[in-house]
Amino acid sequence: MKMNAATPNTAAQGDSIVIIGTGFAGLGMGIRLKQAGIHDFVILEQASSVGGTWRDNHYPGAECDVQSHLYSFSFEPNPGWSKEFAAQKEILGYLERCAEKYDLLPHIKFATEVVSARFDDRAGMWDVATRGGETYRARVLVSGCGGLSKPSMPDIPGIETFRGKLFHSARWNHEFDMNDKVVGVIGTGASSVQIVPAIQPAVRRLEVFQRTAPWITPKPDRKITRREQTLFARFPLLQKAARVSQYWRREALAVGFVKQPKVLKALEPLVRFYIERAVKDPVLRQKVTPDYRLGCKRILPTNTYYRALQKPNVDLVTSGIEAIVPEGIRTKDGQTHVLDAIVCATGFEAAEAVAPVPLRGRGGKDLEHVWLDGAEAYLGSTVAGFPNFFMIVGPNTGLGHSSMVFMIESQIAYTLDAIQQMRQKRLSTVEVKPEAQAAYNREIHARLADTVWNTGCVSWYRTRSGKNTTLWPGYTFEFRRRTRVFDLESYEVVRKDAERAVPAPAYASANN
Ligand code: N01
Repeated sequence: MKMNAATPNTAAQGDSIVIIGTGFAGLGMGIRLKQAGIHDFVILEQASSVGGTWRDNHYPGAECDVQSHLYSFSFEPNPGWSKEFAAQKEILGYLERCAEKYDLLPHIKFATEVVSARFDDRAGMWDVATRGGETYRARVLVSGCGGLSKPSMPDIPGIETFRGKLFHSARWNHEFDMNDKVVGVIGTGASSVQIVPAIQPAVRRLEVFQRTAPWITPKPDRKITRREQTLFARFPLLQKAARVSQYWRREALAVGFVKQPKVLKALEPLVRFYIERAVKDPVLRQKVTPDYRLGCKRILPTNTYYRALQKPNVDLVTSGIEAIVPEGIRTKDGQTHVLDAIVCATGFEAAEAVAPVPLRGRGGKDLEHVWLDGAEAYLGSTVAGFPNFFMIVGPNTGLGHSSMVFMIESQIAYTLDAIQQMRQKRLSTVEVKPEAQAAYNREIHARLADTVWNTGCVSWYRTRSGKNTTLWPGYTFEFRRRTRVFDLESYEVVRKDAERAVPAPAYASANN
């Protein structure tokens, strides 16, 4: 399927598949394809190893805030998880083992960054261009790029003038020795609340720049004992039972997020009580107490963040950042915070500018342009005008309450069924009907209006204009049900026999 000067286009008549990315989505897709007996696929990975977000987010303290029995593939339980909420290294190791066990490595082209993809209308194929100048031609293109892969640097005046070290949490600079340094962390989201306790013991002083206080809850973490690991290995049903129980306990929370935000509101006094117990100083307590509804932004479970904030070498700065200056950060109260390093734990481009790669669909339609008013898709998977293109973790598939791996497996099943139906029914293209996509989006946006995410806070879940393009407004089992079978009736199809009437395309141009 790869075309370059040395390799003539031999796969153009085939039904090959290109997958982008080797996180849970890309690897899971590859595994499921192989299990279904489909082997003509390639996975393009920009880095030199697998892992996606769990490879890139190697900041100190990085770990999962969903239990690992649940935050792993259903078909590949790991009896060896060392604690309830595994750390980044352990999850990355799990993904590496999956890639090896299912013999995916021969399918992966590392150091192969996709720079664009263009649909060839006449051939019904995607031409996928890489930074190295190669073009891969495929019948089906699957994006496993994830929703949180593009770090967002803060738009703070003077950021380029800082003389010390400055880096994003998802691009941690391990060469910078934190010991005895004065470090500023911008942001108090999910990444920051893990970084702050991890670096606090090493640094001389830590200044945490908070714009909005997050809702923090205790994290029910604990070590998983050797005995439990042995039992899980010997009796897989036990581990399955643990997973099912975690799934349903989390699913119960969805009631508060998407059905009855009142339920979460009723929990607020409990969490406030926790803050009162955990934070002794009333001034600090007031600073860390959120002023918006519980659940509107991601709830952050951690047992160590408040403790770290109360250490003598830590300051929580809430006066607002005015500018970054060569020596540090100047806040709106006129104070200059002199720093050796600034960590931007400022999140990702999630709701805005979210086309996984520059993508041109039928008639040269640009996905960025189509999504100018906010990304939308059908079942978070397909987009009208972009035939044979499937997304995993596409628009409105994110969750506030449970494991993304569950959603990822749902979308993999949907995409796999699409590919199988295309092959069985000899379909050249499948393209979601615009009316099916529009009806679906009308439905989910009507439902989103009643969720806790729409109760007035500013979050990365929504675009600047307020459209929630990231979250699924329902139970995860509903999403699973709706993606179980590829619903061909919602798609325009072109059959291969019909396609034969079309003159053969000039493939040489695909190499340009
Ligand atoms: O990013 P965030 P994150 N000046 O967007 C602040 C997943 N995740 O990397 O709240 C000053 O949540 C911003 O302030 P505000 C998870 O889905 C999972 O922490 O916008 N501050 C906020 O405090 C998560 O939700 C795990 O007012 C600025 C922070 O930066 C998602 O990744 C672990 C600013 C950004 O928080 C993103 O989390 C880590 C500015 N100009 C992450 N710009 C797991 O455990 C931004 N901020 C699975």
